[in-house]
Amino acid sequence: MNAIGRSKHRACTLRAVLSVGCLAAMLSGCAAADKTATTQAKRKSSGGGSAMVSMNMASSTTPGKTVAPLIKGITPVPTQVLASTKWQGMAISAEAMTAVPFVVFNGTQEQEIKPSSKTTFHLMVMLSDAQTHVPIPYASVWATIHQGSKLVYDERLWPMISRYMGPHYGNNVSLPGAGDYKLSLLVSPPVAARHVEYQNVWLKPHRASFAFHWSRTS
Ligand SMILES: [Cu+2]
Repeated sequence: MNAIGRSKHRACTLRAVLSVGCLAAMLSGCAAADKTATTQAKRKSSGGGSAMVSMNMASSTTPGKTVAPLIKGITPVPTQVLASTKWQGMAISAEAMTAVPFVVFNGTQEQEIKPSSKTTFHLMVMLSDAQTHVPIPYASVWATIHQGSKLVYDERLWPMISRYMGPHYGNNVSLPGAGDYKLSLLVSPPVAARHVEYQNVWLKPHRASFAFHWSRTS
């Protein structure tokens, strides 16, 4: 994604104030949050920003002018907010963008993970300070997606870095097709030393659930 696209998108994300307090952190499902999730209709305001996006450094030349690699069989997905909520001053935003190849570095080696033609989108969960918008790393996020009662995705998201988004949590996701889905995020506390402004917050895992609609053409 280019810098302009991202900043446009950011601005929209910030406007999409759909805060869903989910105080009953450990209650699975969190019915209150279910009913107030964003849908694609909501995020159409995100300006239809960059349709092709990239987390591939090799393809980035000048900041603000990123050329995304064309990957055979991969459908471009405009970056869009699927859902967002807040938790004790932390903004939690689930976003979808074009499926991308990425590398996982384990301290010794890099392993490339490539999307296939079945990959629907790259799911990114952004955790950030709701006031300063500074990303919050060192947490962990597990995502599950249901279509009706059927579990269609159940994985831990990778802690991930990228030039324009900074620390986030992401993975490529394959959905069976267009339709209505329920996304549930289990956000575990950032395990890190904290400056005192972050004392006494985010000490227990927090679950937030959202409904979202997915269609290929969006
Ligand atoms: Cu990512």
